[in-house]
Amino acid sequence: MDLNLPPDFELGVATSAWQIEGDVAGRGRCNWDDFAELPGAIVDGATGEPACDHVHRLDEDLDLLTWLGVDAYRFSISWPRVMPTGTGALSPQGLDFYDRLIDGLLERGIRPVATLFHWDLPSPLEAAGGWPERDTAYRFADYAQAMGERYADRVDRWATLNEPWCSAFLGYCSGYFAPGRKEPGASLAAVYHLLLGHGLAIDRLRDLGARNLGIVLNLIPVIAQSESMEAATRHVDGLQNRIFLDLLAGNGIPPDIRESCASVTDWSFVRPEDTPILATPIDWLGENYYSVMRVAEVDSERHVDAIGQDIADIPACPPLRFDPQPPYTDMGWEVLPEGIEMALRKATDHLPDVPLWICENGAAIAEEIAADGTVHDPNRIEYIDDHLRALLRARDRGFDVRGYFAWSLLDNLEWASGWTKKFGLVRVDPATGTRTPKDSARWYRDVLAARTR
Ligand code: IFM
Repeated sequence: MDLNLPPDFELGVATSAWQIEGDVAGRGRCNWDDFAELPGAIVDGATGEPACDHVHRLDEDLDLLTWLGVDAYRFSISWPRVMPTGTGALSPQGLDFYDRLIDGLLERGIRPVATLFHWDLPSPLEAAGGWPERDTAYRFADYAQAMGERYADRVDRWATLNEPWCSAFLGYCSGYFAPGRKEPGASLAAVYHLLLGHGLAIDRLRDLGARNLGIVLNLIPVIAQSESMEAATRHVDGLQNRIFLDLLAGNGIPPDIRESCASVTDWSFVRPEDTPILATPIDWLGENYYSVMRVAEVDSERHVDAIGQDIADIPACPPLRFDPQPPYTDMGWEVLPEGIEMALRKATDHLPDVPLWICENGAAIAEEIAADGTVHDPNRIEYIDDHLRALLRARDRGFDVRGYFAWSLLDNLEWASGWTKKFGLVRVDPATGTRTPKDSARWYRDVLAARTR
C-alpha cells in the first residue's frame, strides 16, 4: 500500500457505453452492432446484447462504485441511445437513463465524468460515410449540444472523444474495428473530422455553461529499436501522437506527415479556416496509457503480436515490425510503467498549460477463479500499483497530473476481442451477469480508503 496519494489526487474507474450497457432494443443501432454481425469480425461472436446488462443493473453498479469508494466515475454516453438515428429526435427513455446514472452518482458523492463519443457511431451516420465525411463533425456538435442542454448542470467533466486514433485508424485503415473499412486516405480524413467535431462540440458546450471540457487521447511513446528505424519511428509517432496534438495546438497537420502520406491522400479535406476550431482551448487533456510501441527492422525476430500494433493500422507505413518486449499482458502489450511519464511528456510538449488526467490504465492479465468463485488477480494489482507509483513520481517531477481512472470497473466487451480479454476489477459472469469483485477491486478500495484526507 503506502502509495502516499495526495488528498486532492482524483481516483476513479472508467467504462464505456457499448462495452457494458446491453439493452440494444432500447436504443438506435450503431456501427458496432453492424460490425458485430459480420462473420469473424468479433473473435467469439459476441454482440452488444447483453454486454454487462448495465442498463438493467444500474443500481447494482452504482452500489459497486460506492463500495469501491471512488471519487469519480468516467462513463460514455451512447449517441444512439439518446438520439437513435444520430440526428434530430431525442429518445426520452435514453435521456432518462443518463439522468438516473448522473443523479445516482451525485447522490452517492461521486463526480460524473462523461465522454460523448467512445466509438459507437449511429448506423445512419456510418451509412452516410462516417467520420471521413465532414458532415459527421457537425452532427456530432449537434448531439453534444443536446447533451449539454440536458446534463451541463450536473456533469463535472466532459470529454468529447475517447481515443480518436482507434476510431480513425482501426476503423477506416486496417478495418480491425467498426466499420471495418480498409481505406488509408479515408482514415486520415476521419482523424481530421473527428477533431473538427471535437472543436465544434467544445464551443457549443462552453456556450451552454458546461464546465471542464477536454478530450481523451491514447498517446503512446514510440521507440526506435535501432538507429536505422528512426525515420519509420517518426512516421508512426506522427500518426499515433503528433497529428492529434498538433491539430489541438493549432499547428495543423505535421509537415512530415503531410509529405509521407501524400501517396494515400491529397489532404483536400483540410481547410485553413478550421484551424482555430480544431485548436479551441480545452480545460484538460485525458491520456489513456497501457504500453509503448517499439519499432524494429522488418526481419527482426518477433515474439508476440500486440493488438493495435500492426502496420495495417498505419497509412503509408514504411517497412517495419512492432517488437514489444516482455513482460506482456494478454493483449500482447509490453508492460512498462515508466512509459506513463513519456506519454505525459508528449502532451506537455504540445499543450504545456493543460492539466492532465490518466483516464484509462489497466490490464487484461492472468487471473484465477477459485472453486469458491473468488477471483485472484495479483498481476493486475501489481500492474496498477506500478503504474500509479510511476504516475506519482512524474507528478513529483512537475507534471500537472490531477487524477487516475482504472480501466475498467467491469469485465466487459473488449471490442473485436469480445469476452476473451478481461480488464475488470469486478468479474462479470458472461452467462449470468453476476458481479464478483476481484482481489484487485478490494485492493483498489483499500488504496482509496487509506488515502490521507
Ligand atoms: O477497452 C478499451 C477501451 O474501450 C479504450 N481504451 C483501451 C481499452 C482496452 O483495450
